[in-house]
Amino acid sequence: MPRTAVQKILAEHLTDGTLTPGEQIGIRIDQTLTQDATGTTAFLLLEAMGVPRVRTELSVSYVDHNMAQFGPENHNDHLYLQSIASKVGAVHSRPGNGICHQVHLERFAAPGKTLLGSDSHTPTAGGMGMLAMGAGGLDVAVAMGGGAFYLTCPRVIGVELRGRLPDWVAAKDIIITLLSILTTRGNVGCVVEYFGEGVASLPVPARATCTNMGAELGVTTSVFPADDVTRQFLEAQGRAGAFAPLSADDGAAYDRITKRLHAKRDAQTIAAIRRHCTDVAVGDPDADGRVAVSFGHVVLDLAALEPMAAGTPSPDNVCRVADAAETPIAQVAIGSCTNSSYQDLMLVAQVLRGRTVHPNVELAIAPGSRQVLGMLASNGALADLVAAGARILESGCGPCIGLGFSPAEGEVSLRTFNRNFAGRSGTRGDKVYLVSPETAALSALSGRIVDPRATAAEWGIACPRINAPEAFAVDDGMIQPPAPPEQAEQVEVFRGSTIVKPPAGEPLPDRLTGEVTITVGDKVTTDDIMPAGSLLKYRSNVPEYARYVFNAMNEPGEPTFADRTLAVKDAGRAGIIVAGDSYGQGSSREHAALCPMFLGVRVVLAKSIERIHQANLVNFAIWPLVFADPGDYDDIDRGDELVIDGVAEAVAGGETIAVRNTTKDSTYTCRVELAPRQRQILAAGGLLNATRAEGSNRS
Ligand code: MIC
Ligand code: SF4
Repeated sequence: MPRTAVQKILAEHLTDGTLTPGEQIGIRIDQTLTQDATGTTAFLLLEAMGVPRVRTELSVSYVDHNMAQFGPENHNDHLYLQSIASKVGAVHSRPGNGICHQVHLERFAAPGKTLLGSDSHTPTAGGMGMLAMGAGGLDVAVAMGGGAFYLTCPRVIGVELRGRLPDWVAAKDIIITLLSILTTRGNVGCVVEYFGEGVASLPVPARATCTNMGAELGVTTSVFPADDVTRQFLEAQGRAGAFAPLSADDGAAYDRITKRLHAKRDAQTIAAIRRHCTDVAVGDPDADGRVAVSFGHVVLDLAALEPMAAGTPSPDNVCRVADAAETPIAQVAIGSCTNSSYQDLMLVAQVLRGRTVHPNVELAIAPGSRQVLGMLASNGALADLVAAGARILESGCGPCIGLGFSPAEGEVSLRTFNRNFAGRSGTRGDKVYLVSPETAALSALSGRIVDPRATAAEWGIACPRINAPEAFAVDDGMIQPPAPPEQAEQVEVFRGSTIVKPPAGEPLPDRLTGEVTITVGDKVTTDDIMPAGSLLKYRSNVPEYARYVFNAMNEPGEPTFADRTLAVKDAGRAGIIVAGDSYGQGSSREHAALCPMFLGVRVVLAKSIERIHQANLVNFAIWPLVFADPGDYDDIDRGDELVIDGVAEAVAGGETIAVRNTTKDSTYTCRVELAPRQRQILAAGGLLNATRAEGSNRS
């Protein structure tokens, strides 16, 4: 049977189950990555599991998120991470060395391998032909300890690329176009695989832009083939030995994909599917006006693509840049793990060379890595950027995670990032557009959103051709190898007082009586649940960070979500969150489960829950339940008492469970959508307890 590239990597790493889409499988993880904002917890959990040395081929601990260092918390975390990595056998990438995904692509990613990272944009390395997935820190800790990673065997969405991108149209426009077709909803349990003759025209960093922002589709990961372009990139990084070819076999079949969409509300999406997909079939509307839309695979004619933008509040809120043109802007930020490669920033430098940013615009540029920054510095491009008035930020996440450079009230900010959730920039009511570096650079000069094709022609700027460098300036001086095993015991781990041991989970009671302490709508993100920005510094202190769960939804002068939920816990009852569709979109931060668990949340009842967050809930012993009839959501209010009987049996093997609302005197049937291993984890009171129990059974 001809196989897709994804099937090949899965088959080679399979430890449990069979490769049947929808079934639970376990796979061996070759490499892991952690970053400081999730990594501190991940390493604390690794310690709690009693794992003395990592058992992967490679584990890298990066510091790139928490760099502001207001107070001792961040530096405490950095020193803890540096010392624990050395002790347990992980490589440490020091602050200043760059954003984890960019550095990993440059220095460690390898075709055909598996990578698990405690960051949702880990799929960036899919641009190198890797099966790279995001997960919670606890799952990554288990993988560091040599444990398999369990996932749903994915359906593979084929995306065929044809032709070449025109001038001023970029990889970012490919992925934003794909978001307009597949949206951020309904792609859980799928992987995107790119194929077709158009692939060869895209350099590795452009491929990585597509796979990076594939995270916004909600897919498990995205994968490109590994071809001569990949080989050349690895050679230029001095890593020719890491190359292995990867592609789908001729005649490999991609899965037929079915999405349930609303015939009217989703009319634009349905039109995009009709325009860009093969073998489209649209079913008859049901009573709610929903239709089943199915298709064979997506076809993108690169030559026909245009500059695109995605406006607050969602990466799938897509329009043509031409349609948003003329909107005045006050800020432009270029960087993040999506668009901060050498080629991206060289293009920006050439557009800005000899010109000055518009007087109404502040421009910030954060190079993705020390390698990128170093190369720009030595070839003079950095001087061009500085001369143009750009504010050069350090190589890290910075504004992408709301750490500085927040826009003024009411002003429009253009960013080359991947997320534009409301308030993520640090300003309430923000208006952020996600765009390509091309659109960002020309708009920064113009003071308004411009279609780079039209403006470049008006200004007589030729589209810069930035060839892939023959040799990158490789310098791994800020990447520290771990202590050799025989010296590991002597390594003293730095433990600051702001680093607090994460709490452990507990099994659910068989009769669960709880109170709904919040009801939230559709597409609630983990940024909504557990805000980052200036609160990031509390990541390694769960009791402190938990005070801010659902912070933006708290009313001034009223008890906070944390207060209400703790009061319910103190009364011996469970806290319950009721949510709409796609609950827990966005980041992998397990604090969005860990902190609610600390407050006493035991159940999340939603119309649907996103993959990484669903796994994090189970890992921290919170029961994710899904309404069998989404209409029941409307019946529940904050303060309602819910009672669930027969929890143990339902967790062990039940497909549905009755949830009684004693306040409203109604009963809802809810689906128990748990993979077999998740049932064991929940029954044990979370992954940490389950892993410890497995360890003691083995010994
Ligand atoms: C993000 O982009 O939201 C983050 C910050 O990188 C998160 C990780 C985190 O919350 O620490 C992610 O994408 O997983
Ligand atoms: Fe960092 Fe932003 Fe990338 Fe997350 S999306 S890893 S915050 S640069």
